[in-house]
Amino acid sequence: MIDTLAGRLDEAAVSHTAVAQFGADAGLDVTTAYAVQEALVARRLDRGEALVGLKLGLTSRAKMTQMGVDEVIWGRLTDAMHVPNGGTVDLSGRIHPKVEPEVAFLVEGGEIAAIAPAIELIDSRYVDFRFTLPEVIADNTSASGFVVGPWRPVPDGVDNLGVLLEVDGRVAQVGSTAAILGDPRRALPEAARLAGELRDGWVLLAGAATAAVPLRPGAHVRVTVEQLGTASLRASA
Ligand code: OOG
Ligand code: MG
Repeated sequence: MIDTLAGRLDEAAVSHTAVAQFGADAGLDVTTAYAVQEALVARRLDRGEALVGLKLGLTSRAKMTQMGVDEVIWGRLTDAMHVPNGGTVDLSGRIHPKVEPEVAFLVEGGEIAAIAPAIELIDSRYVDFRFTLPEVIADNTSASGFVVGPWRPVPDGVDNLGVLLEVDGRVAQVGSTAAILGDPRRALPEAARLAGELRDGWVLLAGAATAAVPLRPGAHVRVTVEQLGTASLRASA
Protein backbone atom coordinates (compact mmCIF):
# COMPACT_ATOMS: atom_id res chain seq x y z
CA MET A 1 0.00 0.00 0.00
CA ILE A 2 2.82 2.41 0.88
CA ASP A 3 4.26 2.28 -2.61
CA THR A 4 0.88 2.54 -4.32
CA LEU A 5 -0.04 5.70 -2.41
CA ALA A 6 3.43 7.21 -2.93
CA GLY A 7 3.09 6.47 -6.65
CA ARG A 8 -0.30 8.17 -6.83
CA LEU A 9 0.98 11.31 -5.11
CA ASP A 10 4.13 11.38 -7.21
CA GLU A 11 2.13 11.02 -10.41
CA ALA A 12 -0.17 13.87 -9.27
CA ALA A 13 2.83 16.15 -8.69
CA VAL A 14 4.59 15.23 -11.92
CA SER A 15 1.44 15.59 -14.04
CA HIS A 16 0.18 18.52 -11.92
CA THR A 17 -3.23 16.93 -11.67
CA ALA A 18 -4.93 16.67 -8.29
CA VAL A 19 -5.86 13.24 -6.92
CA ALA A 20 -8.87 12.25 -4.82
CA GLN A 21 -8.31 11.86 -1.10
CA PHE A 22 -7.56 8.24 -0.21
CA GLY A 23 -10.61 8.01 2.04
CA ALA A 24 -11.25 6.06 5.22
CA ASP A 25 -11.04 2.71 3.37
CA ALA A 26 -7.30 3.21 2.86
CA GLY A 27 -6.97 3.11 6.66
CA LEU A 28 -3.95 5.41 6.54
CA ASP A 29 -2.53 6.15 10.00
CA VAL A 30 0.15 8.68 10.90
CA THR A 31 3.01 6.16 11.05
CA THR A 32 2.15 4.67 7.66
CA ALA A 33 1.67 8.18 6.28
CA TYR A 34 5.28 9.08 7.14
CA ALA A 35 6.39 5.88 5.39
CA VAL A 36 4.44 6.99 2.30
CA GLN A 37 6.14 10.40 2.50
CA GLU A 38 9.55 8.74 2.68
CA ALA A 39 8.75 6.58 -0.36
CA LEU A 40 7.38 9.63 -2.19
CA VAL A 41 10.51 11.72 -1.56
CA ALA A 42 12.69 8.69 -2.42
CA ARG A 43 11.23 8.84 -5.93
CA ARG A 44 12.45 12.44 -6.21
CA LEU A 45 15.90 11.44 -4.92
CA ASP A 46 15.99 8.62 -7.49
CA ARG A 47 15.42 11.28 -10.16
CA GLY A 48 18.52 13.12 -8.93
CA GLU A 49 17.14 15.58 -6.40
CA ALA A 50 19.02 16.09 -3.12
CA LEU A 51 17.66 16.60 0.39
CA VAL A 52 18.45 20.12 1.60
CA GLY A 53 16.31 20.45 4.69
CA LEU A 54 13.09 19.96 6.57
CA LYS A 55 9.90 21.88 7.15
CA LEU A 56 7.42 21.98 9.96
CA GLY A 57 3.74 22.51 9.27
CA LEU A 58 0.69 23.51 11.25
CA THR A 59 2.84 25.15 13.91
CA SER A 60 0.43 28.10 14.06
CA ARG A 61 -3.20 28.33 15.12
CA ALA A 62 -4.01 30.21 11.88
CA LYS A 63 -2.83 27.28 9.77
CA MET A 64 -4.46 24.63 11.93
CA THR A 65 -7.77 26.47 11.62
CA GLN A 66 -7.34 27.08 7.88
CA MET A 67 -6.61 23.42 7.16
CA GLY A 68 -8.87 21.87 9.82
CA VAL A 69 -6.01 19.78 11.16
CA ASP A 70 -4.43 20.22 14.58
CA GLU A 71 -1.05 18.55 15.01
CA VAL A 72 2.45 19.69 14.11
CA ILE A 73 3.70 17.79 11.06
CA TRP A 74 7.00 17.68 9.20
CA GLY A 75 8.16 17.23 5.64
CA ARG A 76 11.27 17.11 3.49
CA LEU A 77 12.78 19.82 1.27
CA THR A 78 14.81 19.05 -1.85
CA ASP A 79 17.07 21.25 -3.98
CA ALA A 80 14.54 21.20 -6.81
CA MET A 81 12.04 23.00 -4.56
CA HIS A 82 14.41 25.89 -3.94
CA VAL A 83 13.57 29.16 -5.70
CA PRO A 84 16.23 31.90 -5.53
CA ASN A 85 15.24 35.04 -3.64
CA GLY A 86 13.45 37.33 -6.11
CA GLY A 87 13.15 34.47 -8.60
CA THR A 88 10.23 33.31 -10.70
CA VAL A 89 8.05 30.31 -9.87
CA ASP A 90 6.88 28.35 -12.89
CA LEU A 91 3.15 27.88 -12.34
CA SER A 92 2.78 25.45 -15.23
CA GLY A 93 4.18 22.70 -13.04
CA ARG A 94 1.79 23.30 -10.10
CA ILE A 95 -1.82 22.46 -9.30
CA HIS A 96 -3.26 25.20 -7.04
CA PRO A 97 -0.26 26.83 -5.34
CA LYS A 98 -0.44 29.04 -2.28
CA VAL A 99 2.21 31.10 -0.50
CA GLU A 100 2.74 31.62 3.21
CA PRO A 101 5.19 33.70 5.27
CA GLU A 102 7.75 31.76 7.26
CA VAL A 103 11.13 32.05 8.91
CA ALA A 104 13.96 29.74 7.93
CA PHE A 105 16.80 28.51 10.11
CA LEU A 106 20.22 27.34 9.00
CA VAL A 107 21.30 24.30 11.01
CA GLU A 108 24.91 23.73 12.13
CA GLY A 109 26.06 21.31 14.82
CA GLY A 110 22.49 20.62 15.87
CA GLU A 111 21.95 24.32 16.54
CA ILE A 112 20.57 27.40 14.84
CA ALA A 113 23.42 29.11 12.99
CA ALA A 114 21.37 31.81 11.23
CA ILE A 115 17.84 32.99 10.50
CA ALA A 116 16.16 34.39 7.38
CA PRO A 117 12.74 35.58 6.22
CA ALA A 118 11.21 32.96 3.93
CA ILE A 119 8.27 32.16 1.68
CA GLU A 120 6.89 28.67 1.44
CA LEU A 121 5.01 27.58 -1.65
CA ILE A 122 2.55 24.83 -0.84
CA ASP A 123 0.61 22.89 -3.46
CA SER A 124 -1.50 20.05 -2.10
CA ARG A 125 -1.73 17.14 -4.50
CA TYR A 126 -5.32 16.51 -3.31
CA VAL A 127 -8.43 17.90 -4.97
CA ASP A 128 -9.53 21.26 -3.52
CA PHE A 129 -6.55 21.35 -1.12
CA ARG A 130 -8.57 19.17 1.28
CA PHE A 131 -7.03 16.36 3.33
CA THR A 132 -6.89 14.55 6.64
CA LEU A 133 -3.81 14.69 8.87
CA PRO A 134 -2.36 11.36 7.55
CA GLU A 135 -3.14 12.38 3.96
CA VAL A 136 -1.22 15.67 4.19
CA ILE A 137 1.71 13.92 5.90
CA ALA A 138 1.83 11.36 3.07
CA ASP A 139 1.83 14.26 0.58
CA ASN A 140 5.07 15.62 2.08
CA THR A 141 2.99 18.24 3.92
CA SER A 142 2.06 19.96 0.63
CA ALA A 143 5.69 21.06 0.09
CA SER A 144 6.29 22.48 -3.39
CA GLY A 145 8.82 25.31 -3.16
CA PHE A 146 10.59 27.77 -0.90
CA VAL A 147 12.43 31.07 -1.05
CA VAL A 148 14.95 32.11 1.60
CA GLY A 149 15.95 35.76 2.12
CA PRO A 150 19.31 36.93 3.48
CA TRP A 151 20.74 34.97 6.42
CA ARG A 152 21.65 36.86 9.61
CA PRO A 153 22.30 36.06 13.26
CA VAL A 154 19.19 35.47 15.38
CA PRO A 155 18.15 38.90 16.75
CA ASP A 156 16.81 39.66 20.22
CA GLY A 157 13.04 39.40 20.43
CA VAL A 158 12.81 36.76 17.71
CA ASP A 159 9.85 35.30 19.61
CA ASN A 160 7.69 38.28 18.62
CA LEU A 161 8.63 39.94 15.32
CA GLY A 162 6.04 41.41 12.97
CA VAL A 163 5.38 39.44 9.77
CA LEU A 164 3.87 40.89 6.59
CA LEU A 165 2.80 39.09 3.41
CA GLU A 166 2.24 41.43 0.45
CA VAL A 167 0.87 40.50 -2.97
CA ASP A 168 1.38 43.08 -5.72
CA GLY A 169 2.16 45.66 -3.07
CA ARG A 170 -1.05 45.09 -1.15
CA VAL A 171 -1.11 43.64 2.36
CA ALA A 172 -2.51 40.11 2.21
CA GLN A 173 -1.66 38.80 5.72
CA VAL A 174 -0.15 40.21 8.89
CA GLY A 175 1.09 38.25 11.86
CA SER A 176 3.91 37.66 14.29
CA THR A 177 6.64 35.09 14.69
CA ALA A 178 5.01 34.43 18.08
CA ALA A 179 2.39 32.46 16.13
CA ILE A 180 5.04 29.85 15.30
CA LEU A 181 5.08 27.49 18.31
CA GLY A 182 5.04 30.53 20.62
CA ASP A 183 8.69 31.06 19.63
CA PRO A 184 10.02 29.98 16.20
CA ARG A 185 13.28 28.73 17.77
CA ARG A 186 11.23 25.83 19.15
CA ALA A 187 11.13 24.53 15.57
CA LEU A 188 14.65 23.18 15.98
CA PRO A 189 14.13 20.78 18.91
CA GLU A 190 10.69 19.96 17.53
CA ALA A 191 12.10 19.01 14.11
CA ALA A 192 14.92 17.01 15.73
CA ARG A 193 12.38 15.12 17.83
CA LEU A 194 9.93 14.47 14.98
CA ALA A 195 12.36 13.76 12.15
CA GLY A 196 15.13 12.26 14.27
CA GLU A 197 17.77 13.92 12.13
CA LEU A 198 19.07 17.42 11.34
CA ARG A 199 22.14 17.60 9.14
CA ASP A 200 24.67 20.44 9.00
CA GLY A 201 23.84 22.95 6.30
CA TRP A 202 20.17 22.02 6.20
CA VAL A 203 17.45 24.63 6.02
CA LEU A 204 14.56 24.31 8.45
CA LEU A 205 11.31 26.06 7.65
CA ALA A 206 9.67 26.75 11.01
CA GLY A 207 6.08 26.93 9.73
CA ALA A 208 3.75 29.65 8.53
CA ALA A 209 3.03 32.64 10.75
CA THR A 210 -0.34 33.31 9.06
CA ALA A 211 -2.84 31.54 6.80
CA ALA A 212 -1.70 30.87 3.22
CA VAL A 213 -2.95 32.82 0.18
CA PRO A 214 -3.41 31.58 -3.41
CA LEU A 215 -0.56 32.36 -5.82
CA ARG A 216 -2.05 33.85 -9.00
CA PRO A 217 -0.30 34.07 -12.38
CA GLY A 218 2.03 37.06 -12.60
CA ALA A 219 1.73 37.93 -8.92
CA HIS A 220 4.64 39.47 -7.04
CA VAL A 221 4.87 38.21 -3.47
CA ARG A 222 6.96 39.75 -0.74
CA VAL A 223 7.38 38.62 2.86
CA THR A 224 8.86 41.01 5.39
CA VAL A 225 9.86 39.93 8.86
CA GLU A 226 10.73 42.72 11.28
CA GLN A 227 14.52 42.91 11.83
CA LEU A 228 15.13 40.14 9.27
CA GLY A 229 14.34 41.86 5.98
CA THR A 230 12.48 40.45 3.00
CA ALA A 231 12.12 37.46 0.71
CA SER A 232 10.25 37.69 -2.58
CA LEU A 233 9.15 35.75 -5.64
CA ARG A 234 7.21 36.27 -8.82
CA ALA A 235 4.74 33.82 -10.32
CA SER A 236 5.05 33.10 -14.03
CA ALA A 237 2.26 34.48 -16.23
C1 OOG B 1 -0.05 21.78 4.97
C2 OOG B 1 1.31 22.39 5.18
C3 OOG B 1 1.32 23.35 6.34
C4 OOG B 1 2.62 25.24 7.45
O1 OOG B 1 3.54 26.06 7.39
O2 OOG B 1 1.79 25.27 8.36
C5 OOG B 1 2.53 24.22 6.39
C6 OOG B 1 -0.96 22.68 4.16
O3 OOG B 1 -1.39 23.73 4.66
O4 OOG B 1 -1.29 22.33 3.01
O5 OOG B 1 3.42 24.15 5.57
MG1 MG C 1 4.58 26.00 5.57
